[in-house]
Amino acid sequence: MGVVNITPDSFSDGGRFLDARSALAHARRLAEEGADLIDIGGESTRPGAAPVPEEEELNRVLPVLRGLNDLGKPVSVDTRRPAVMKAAAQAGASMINDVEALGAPGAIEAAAASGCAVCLMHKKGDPATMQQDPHYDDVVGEVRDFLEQRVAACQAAGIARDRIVVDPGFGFGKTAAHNLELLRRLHELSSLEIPVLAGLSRKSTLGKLTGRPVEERLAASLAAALLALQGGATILRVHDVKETRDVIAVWQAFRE
Ligand code: HH2
Repeated sequence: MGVVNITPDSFSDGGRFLDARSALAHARRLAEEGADLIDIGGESTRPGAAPVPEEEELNRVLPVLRGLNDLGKPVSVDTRRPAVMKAAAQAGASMINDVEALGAPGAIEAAAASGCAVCLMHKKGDPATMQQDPHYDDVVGEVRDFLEQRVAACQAAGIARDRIVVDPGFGFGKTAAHNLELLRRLHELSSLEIPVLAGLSRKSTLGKLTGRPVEERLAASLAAALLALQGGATILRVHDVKETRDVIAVWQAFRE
């Protein structure tokens, strides 16, 4: 899954693809580099990010989505808002990627009606405050239980199990130690019997481990991608598609 953030303030590519033309060009480049799925987002969810008005989010996302209708690859939309989910589905989105796991009022219903696949992500707290001393007794157990409940809620709302992907939400209300614990025990999520998506690309935990700024975290991101593959992730949400493809090629050859 190649990431295109149509925002001024995303932590790693904020401002680079804010106009539709550059976002489209970047999405096409990622597809050419081997992304099977493009994830576009119009609102940053980085720690401390300010919420974006709904109208603004729609104005950022919809032109890019429509512009990708001929891409020949599925496009997911990273949003928490039911109105954006609905409009995105009408504009050709294949997946709704929600960092709130369809927790907003009306989100489950909007996703169910859309016919799209859904990615349910775990997050503890709101972006504004989630990194202020998050606490878990058992981070893996808590994440797993939460995802299991959200899968059940989705199924009860009519979203078929084979349309659901789960994500432990690296960096969302988690310290570096929590993220490492989740990565080390990622395979425990396989008991949910739902595909696992992992998003570690360029994240601040990698900065903490290496001492490197966001633009110098490619090697750390690739190491994390390999660890996520080893932990059973089958979708990697990444900014650097070409390089991650090489990691996957080595991983696949090794396994076969
Ligand atoms: N991470 C980010 C945003 N959306 N969605 C899923 N499913 N999993 C993730 O780990 C995830 C996500 C944060 O990364 P990014 O989009 O690069 O930054 P920002 O939120 O600042 O736009």
